[in-house]
Amino acid sequence: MAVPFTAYLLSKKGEIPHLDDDLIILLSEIASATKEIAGKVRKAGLLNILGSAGKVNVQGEEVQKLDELANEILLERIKNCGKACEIASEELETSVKLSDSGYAVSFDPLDGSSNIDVNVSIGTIFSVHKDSVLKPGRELLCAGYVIYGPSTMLVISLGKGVVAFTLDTESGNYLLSHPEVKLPEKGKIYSINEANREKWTEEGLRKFIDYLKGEKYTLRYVGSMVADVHRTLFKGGVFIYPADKKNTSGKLRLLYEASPMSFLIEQAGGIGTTGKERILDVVPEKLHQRVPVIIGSKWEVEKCLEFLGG
Ligand code: P6P
Repeated sequence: MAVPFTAYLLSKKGEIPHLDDDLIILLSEIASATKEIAGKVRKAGLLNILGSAGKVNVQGEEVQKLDELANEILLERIKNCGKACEIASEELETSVKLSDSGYAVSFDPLDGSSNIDVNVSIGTIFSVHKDSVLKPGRELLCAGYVIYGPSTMLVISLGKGVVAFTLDTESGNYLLSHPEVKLPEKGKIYSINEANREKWTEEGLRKFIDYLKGEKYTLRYVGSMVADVHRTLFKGGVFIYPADKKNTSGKLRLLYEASPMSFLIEQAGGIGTTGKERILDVVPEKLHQRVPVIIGSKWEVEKCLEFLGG
């Protein structure tokens, strides 16, 4: 039988120095929380938890009922396991300080909310630093996401490559399904919201996209970062959410979107950049700060940087 998530973590204790019992307990709790979220997501229409919660979050975005529910489930589980010293969430204006030292967890409880009501893949993104959430991605102890798609998959890196687990609905376990996830050196897919083309700050980006079209690349854009990055991780290519005249620092948040996803992509052999520097080197000053995101296969990201004059 394929290895369950917690058994896998226990088997890696010797190999990954920072993987101690406390971190294993914390990650197992996060995994359990996502199973609970998966259950709600799959029954959303029946439980009357679709639609807006009638609130606007710190991002100025309309909060979906499922966003709120996912946030509460993660907060509860992480607080109760007693291993976290700080928790930051897309849905909370400030972080929750629980103690002076320990594991600092950042998460986007349900990324891609605009897709919830139309039954398109959404996800949970999480990452763990030591002691404080306001650290660069370079210092992450681990980062991962769960994609609630045709199957529910947990993709994670503890700093030694990327592995993926698939939720077995019969046993209720995440079982190891991809012992090593490596990003193809080069892909044939680009992923960007071209509706914003004329608003992009960089003219070089328009030229890069036109170049890819000339190279017969295909466009795939879900509008849910977890789905777009998951496809990029497994098929290669490039996902871009650039700065534009409206979002001058881009739309995606550094702490719980860009940084964890860049950590995973780089651990799988790709690159994550803002167009000016590696995303993992950006030192967060504010909890919800945004950065432009260009992540994916080395070949496409480096080609994009050439067009940007980077
Ligand atoms: P747009 C979802 O709301 C999200 O934060 C990311 O998951 C996604 O990549 C992006 O916004 C989509 O934004 O402007 O293309 O709809």
